[in-house]
Parts: sequence; structure tokens; C-alpha cells
Amino acid sequence: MKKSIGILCYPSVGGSGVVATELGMKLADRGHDVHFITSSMPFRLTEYRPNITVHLVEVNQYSVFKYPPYDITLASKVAEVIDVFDLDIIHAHYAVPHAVCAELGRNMAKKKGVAVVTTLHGTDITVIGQDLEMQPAIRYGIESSDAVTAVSESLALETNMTLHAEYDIDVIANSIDESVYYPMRDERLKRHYGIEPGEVVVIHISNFRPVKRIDDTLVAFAIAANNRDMRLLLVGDGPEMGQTRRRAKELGVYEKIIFAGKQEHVAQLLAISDIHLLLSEKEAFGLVVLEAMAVGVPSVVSNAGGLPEVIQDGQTGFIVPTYDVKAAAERIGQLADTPELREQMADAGIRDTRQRFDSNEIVRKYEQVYERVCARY
Ligand code: GMT
Repeated sequence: MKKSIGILCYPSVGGSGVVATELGMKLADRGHDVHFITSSMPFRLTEYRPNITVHLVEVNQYSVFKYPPYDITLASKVAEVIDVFDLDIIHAHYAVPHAVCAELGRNMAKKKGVAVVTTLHGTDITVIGQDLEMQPAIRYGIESSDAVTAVSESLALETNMTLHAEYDIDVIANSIDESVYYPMRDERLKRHYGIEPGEVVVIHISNFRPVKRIDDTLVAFAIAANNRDMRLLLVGDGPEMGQTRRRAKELGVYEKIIFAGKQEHVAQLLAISDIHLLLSEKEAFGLVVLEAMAVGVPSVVSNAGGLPEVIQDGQTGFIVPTYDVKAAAERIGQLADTPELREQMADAGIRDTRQRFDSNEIVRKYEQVYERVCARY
């Protein structure tokens, strides 16, 4: 049955915002009324759909406020949107503050019987959840939700371990927009970046936060690139970027690196790449690994969090022990030296994306959760 769904998410670049926005667009395509309640326009919301409305949360900067009350303003907005648009469900992406604000908002609303679904994305548990001061808020958000989903089995397990709980969590994997991420190559763009024919391009895309272990990426690349014609394409920006540049110089690989900066359209950059590298310390799912797979770029990933649920070791990419830069370098070298292996893994990855991560199938799983929770009211 068609529903009116409020989606709370971080609108800017970041996996959880991307997943929430793409889910909202798919739900709208399937006839649901979707209301994004967020601080700015979700950046992946690029096409007009009549049944999507964006409600912006504007925080007043009164001088009495030392800290602008974003969370309270968001909760008030949730209540307003519930009442004005007769919402059935609030779907909060990321435990804090969104799950907590969803609960506060539905309590403030005049309309009763609105269900709350919370999706855990990763750092809300694996990083923020480690902060004992935040745990009561995260627990409250989870326990007051009618259903909780996590993007991988690993994250569901870690949630229960971190919070010493036995929550019943539905695991629903991430998916990608198949009209954006599909098998493609782009030789012209290679020329733009000065990539010579025969050079193997290794790509890393992230928000350059400590959890991504950029140093391991640089060291693994430096080992593999010794005596090989290779370039490292770094996409994204974040707190570790300064250190990344310094370290690249120290390791003598600076000249081999293309710093592409923060980019919203990474499919085109994947299309000029041969190997994708993600050696995070923690990674609940690794949406970018799925994006690479869909474009036909095999990944070398660390054995962290949900990454082994996305990559099938030796089939669609390689999994190496977390922090083991030598093992990562060996796998990068193996892929660089064997184009047939890259091609074989690319084909297997494209097939696997279609089989296990079909976006329609994944949206249907969320719809089943919505049906289940709405039946309670
Ligand atoms: O660190 C990031 O990559 C951003 C972060 C976020 O919260 O937006 O991504 C998390 O959610 C993504 C979407 O579900 C997952 O694919 C990422 O694995 C997860 N990041 C981490 O767990 C570090």
C-alpha cells in the first residue's frame, strides 16, 4: 500500500545520505509520497519528482544560544510535517541525532500512530557508539524505533556487542542507482589527467577520515608501484588530506598521484580506473566498493566490518587482513600484472551486483519493513 514517508538524513556527501536519497527517489518512483526533512538539499536529489518534497530545517541563531539547537528544531519540523502531510512513517538514517529526533518529533505531533524506522549506517555505532556519553542517546533512538535496520550483518552484530543488547535488527544491504553506475570505460578522461597508455590506475575514494587508513593506501600503492607503471587517483577530501600530501612526498609517490578533490560524480572516475582500493579500519558496508563493482572495477579491500559481505574473495576482488599493507600491495601487483584477471573479476562483480544488490529488490525489503511496522498502529 502507498505510504507517506518522512526521511531524515544527512544531505551532504557521505554514504548514509546517498543511500537515503536514492531510497527516497526509488520509493517515489513506486508511488509513495516522500518528504525529506533535512538541513539542505540532498546532493544526489538531481531529478524532479512530483511526489518528493524537501523540508529544510532552519536553525535560528539567537544570541542566547551558545549552541544552535539543531536537533530540537529538526524534531519540531518532523512534528509539523507529520501533521501537515499526514505521514505514516518516519525513516531516520543514522542513529544520532536522527533516530532520537524522529521519536521526539512523533511525540510532539498531534497525529498519533506514526511508525519510526531507523537505519544504522556504520560510524553511528562503530565510532560515535564507542563514546560512552553518547550511548544512552543511541540506545534511546534504537529502542524507541518500531524497526531497526543495518546495512550489513557485521554492523548488526557490532551494534549488539557495543550496546550490550540483543536488538532484533533487519539487515538490508546498500544498493546503487543502476542508471548511473554501469560498466563503462573512458579513454578521453584519461588523457585529461595525463594518464599514459599502459599505466594502471588505482583509485581510492573516501572522505579522508582516520577510519579510512589513507596511510595504508599510500604505503600499499608505493610498494606495488615500485617498478610498475601505475598512477593513484585520489578522490575526495577531508581532515587527513594535508597529511596525505606530506606522506606521499615522503614515500616518493607524489608525482604518481592525481588529486581529484571532492567529486559528486564518481562513476566517470571509476571508468578510467583499473583497481579500486579501500583499506579502512572500520567499514559497515563500503558503498563505494559496490559502485566500483557495478562499473567493472575490481577492489582490494581490508577484512573490516561488512566489506567481506560485499566482496567475494578471489572472485569479485581481493580481501586482505586489515592493516596488512604488504598483502594489499601483493594483490594490487597481481591485478596490475594480469589484465585477464581484472577482466574476469570485473565480469563477476557486474553479475554479482545485479544478483545480490538489485536496487528494486532492496527497496522492496524496506517496503516490507514499512508494512510490518504500520500494521502495529
Ligand atoms: O565514512 C563514510 O564512508 C561515510 C559514512 C556515512 O555515515 O555516511 O558511511 C557509512 O554508511 C555507508 C552507507 O550505508 C556505508 O556504506 C559505509 O560503509 C559507512 N561507513 C563506515 O562504516 C565507515
